[in-house]
Amino acid sequence: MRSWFRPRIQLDGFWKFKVDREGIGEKEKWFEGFVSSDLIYVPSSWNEQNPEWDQYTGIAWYQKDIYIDTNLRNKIAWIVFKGAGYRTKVWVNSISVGEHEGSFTEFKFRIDKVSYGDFNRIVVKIDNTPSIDALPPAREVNVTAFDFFHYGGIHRPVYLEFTDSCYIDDMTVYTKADGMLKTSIDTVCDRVFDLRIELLDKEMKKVVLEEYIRNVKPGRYVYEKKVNGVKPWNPEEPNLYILVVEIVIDGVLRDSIYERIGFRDIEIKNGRIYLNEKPVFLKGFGRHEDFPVTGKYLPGAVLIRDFYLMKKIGANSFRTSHYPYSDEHLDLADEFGFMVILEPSTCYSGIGRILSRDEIVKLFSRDDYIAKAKKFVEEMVKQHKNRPSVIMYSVTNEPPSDIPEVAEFIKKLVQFVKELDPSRPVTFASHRSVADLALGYVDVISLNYYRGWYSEWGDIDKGIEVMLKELEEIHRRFPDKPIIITEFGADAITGLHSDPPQMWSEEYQAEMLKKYIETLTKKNYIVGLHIWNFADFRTPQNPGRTILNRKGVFTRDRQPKLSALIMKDLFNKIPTHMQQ
Ligand code: BDP
Repeated sequence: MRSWFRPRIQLDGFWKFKVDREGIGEKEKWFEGFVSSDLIYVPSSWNEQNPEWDQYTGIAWYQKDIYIDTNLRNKIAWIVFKGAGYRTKVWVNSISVGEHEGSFTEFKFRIDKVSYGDFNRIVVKIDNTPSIDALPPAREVNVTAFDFFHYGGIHRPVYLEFTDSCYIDDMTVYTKADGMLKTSIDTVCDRVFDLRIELLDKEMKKVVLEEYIRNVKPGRYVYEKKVNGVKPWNPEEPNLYILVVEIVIDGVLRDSIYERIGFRDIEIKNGRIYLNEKPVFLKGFGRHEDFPVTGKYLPGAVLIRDFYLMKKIGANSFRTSHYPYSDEHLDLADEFGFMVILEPSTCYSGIGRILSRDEIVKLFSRDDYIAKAKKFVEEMVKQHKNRPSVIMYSVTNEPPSDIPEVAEFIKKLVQFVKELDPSRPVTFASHRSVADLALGYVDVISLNYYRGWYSEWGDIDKGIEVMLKELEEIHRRFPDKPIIITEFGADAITGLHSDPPQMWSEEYQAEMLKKYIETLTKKNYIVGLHIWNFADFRTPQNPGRTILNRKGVFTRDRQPKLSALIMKDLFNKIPTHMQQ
């Protein structure tokens, strides 16, 4: 939900900062205000802002004093974090206003004690101590169940928002390509009110629909309408509309929110993904939010470059590997017509390195652990459910799904997300191939393959041969389910060349991607190919990584490798629409 109407005070900028290595801050009441000469910039991870904080995981404190004018006195004040973590605890004027777990979803707290016409002290404690219970799990900064750097901090924007005592709390929008619009609007108010609903074209020039509903009771209100003449959202023409919902009492506007929506259908049938009744082929990438200095924050200019590069190379899709991306990131997907597989931070790559099989069974069977995973999924869905670009959910990446208890965990997550949102298909990214026990639970099978890289070293052809055998077997078992290869790729150090192509050279990466794509596009049951990865990204330190994971087709500063040139030809040749 967004609003032009609600007053907002942006809190981005420089904050006072203090690392709390001993974890004494709460005992010493740093939440009342702490002494420090360190500064930090928000939004951005703390790590690369000072080499001394680079490898630091643990507790750190942020502080900012902010003036709030008296003209906001009659409103409710909220503090909104678009993403911070891993654990965030917030105080305003020394009073605790709330806590949140998880780095990649939005959360907000109501502030009851505001000093109007005065400065208000905001203190934030962030704790990203690695933990097995965290999503994703880790033991230490370099011992993790995920192959991306364990950044910490307030890495997305923060602001104060002010609402009337009557306000819209949430809105869920379902659409169909034929103009069907169904929206449920959750409101908080102590009396009945009027609702104004308006649908505008993206430029806000044309009013497509206007409705005034009198005497609405607070709580949930469901509005349904067939809108004539709307243009559907699709990758070629990502038509967006603006749905505005307003609360009016005695002729006075009390709240106004909006969403950017698109009209589209998504359905899995005949072994295909149908978008607006036409089968589509997903070509694109697994990505990361990762950039020099800013860490887990991708500045707008970088995002814009990324989308133009993805367009240029012929991509039409990506997965939010391995956590929900920022609103700005997904706004561009809506706008540029990218089909997105949305994934939460339930990532388990290499969990076998940090937990024994028995420990895995215990962890995935724990009720509180399943409840936590569901909460993460729920926050992700709540934040992004109204986006036309999100065509599918992936509930996890590379879980040890050859273990029955883990397969059961996946089954529960799939059921849960379908209850939350029955309108979208569900998948998860598996690397267990024929040994996976959970493939039957999903609508679309997603497989990660690194044959010719992590196995069959230096022998791409052999790797592909083994992969194809496994793929045929999976297709035989699930002939109706479409298959996406959600990851495949090879590391290449930019500037390292080799004839013949040898591992780590630009030539080897280019050859591997080319051979995979040429082979896999011939298979009728394959409906998507996502290269791992769009750009090089930072990882924990280990002997298999040279500071970065080098599987990017672009470097970390977004310059092309040889493979980007090859991919441009290959991807552009694959049409977005498949044969039926
Ligand atoms: C897969 C993971 C991904 C890694 C990739 C790799 O899903 O996060 O970065 O392999 O090893 O296992 O490059």
